[in-house]
Amino acid sequence: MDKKIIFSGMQPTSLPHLGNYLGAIKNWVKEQENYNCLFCVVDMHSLTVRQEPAVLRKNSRDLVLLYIACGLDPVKNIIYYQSHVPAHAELAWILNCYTYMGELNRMTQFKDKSQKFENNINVGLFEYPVLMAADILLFQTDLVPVGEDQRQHLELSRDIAIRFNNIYGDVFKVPEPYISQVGSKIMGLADPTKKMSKSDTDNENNTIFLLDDPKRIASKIKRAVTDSDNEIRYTAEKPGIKNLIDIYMTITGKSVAEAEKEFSGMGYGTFKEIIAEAVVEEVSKIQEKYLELSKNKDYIDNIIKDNTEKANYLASKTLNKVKKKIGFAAK
Ligand code: AQP
Repeated sequence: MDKKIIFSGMQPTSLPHLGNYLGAIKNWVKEQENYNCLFCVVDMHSLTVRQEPAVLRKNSRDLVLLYIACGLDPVKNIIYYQSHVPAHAELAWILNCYTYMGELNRMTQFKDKSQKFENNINVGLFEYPVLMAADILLFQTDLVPVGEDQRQHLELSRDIAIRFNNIYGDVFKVPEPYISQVGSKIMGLADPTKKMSKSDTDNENNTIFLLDDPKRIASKIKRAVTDSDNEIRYTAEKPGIKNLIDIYMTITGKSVAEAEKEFSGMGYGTFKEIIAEAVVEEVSKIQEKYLELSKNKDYIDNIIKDNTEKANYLASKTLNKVKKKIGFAAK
């Protein structure tokens, strides 16, 4: 029997951080044997915030390398750039006409980013969730592994699919979210009340990037905001400690009880050293693989070429069906 389909993606707005890795990529790696998977570099999404062209191009390429370095098999999975598959944009336009302003107005990411980038509240930022719906529905996706912050967008994708199917019959598979219990919302180290984010440039110690030097990672964790009572407990009342334990559990696979037992009676200094060791060990393996891959230009170019062809082929099947259903003239 054919395997079910997973689609997910990441913006090349900068290099991925520990939240992107633990909340999304690590689950992709876990599920790649069980599903037919597409992992996209969603460069079109990243234009919703102003990008430096040369940096965007480099980050996009590096993201492909990092997907593979994190353990995604580029032969079994389809890894590609969103902008190389024009069907994303075409379907997004069509779905715009089946999405209501009121729905997009309710999106918390739009509200947050409008505040953060108040000089550039562009239409793309507003309709980001429609492009995301197009990404997912284009491939008849069953499951979308994302972090908690994308749950609302995914619910909207489902609503759009159901609405469209109600008018035209069974055109789209209605996708399900895949959001893990642990690691789906890694918080900032300097402000553990807000999620760790790529575009958060206010405090450089807030975010651990996958290509950060190990010493820098350890130093960021050492500076992570905790509290003054020196007691290690996994509770929402201690967001800094909880976040560090979440990071630890997602990396090691240990449970809350196991982690609390291990850290019981320990001072914050030693606790942070153990967290840093776990993070550095995990990230160093990725960095080694990334360095190796970055020396092999032809290999990566061929991967991108092959995968783009596969993605274009699959996307055109759904897009052609949609065009026929809505009444566009046949070619
Ligand atoms: N802090 C996080 N914890 C867990 N998962 C996270 N994700 C993002 N932040 C966290 C998940 O990573 C995937 C890719 O995210 P994205 O690149 O599409 O953009 P985003 O969700 O907007 O993430 P960022 O880092 O905050 O990027 P910017 O600052 O550019 O907007 C998604 O599955 C997301 O849920």
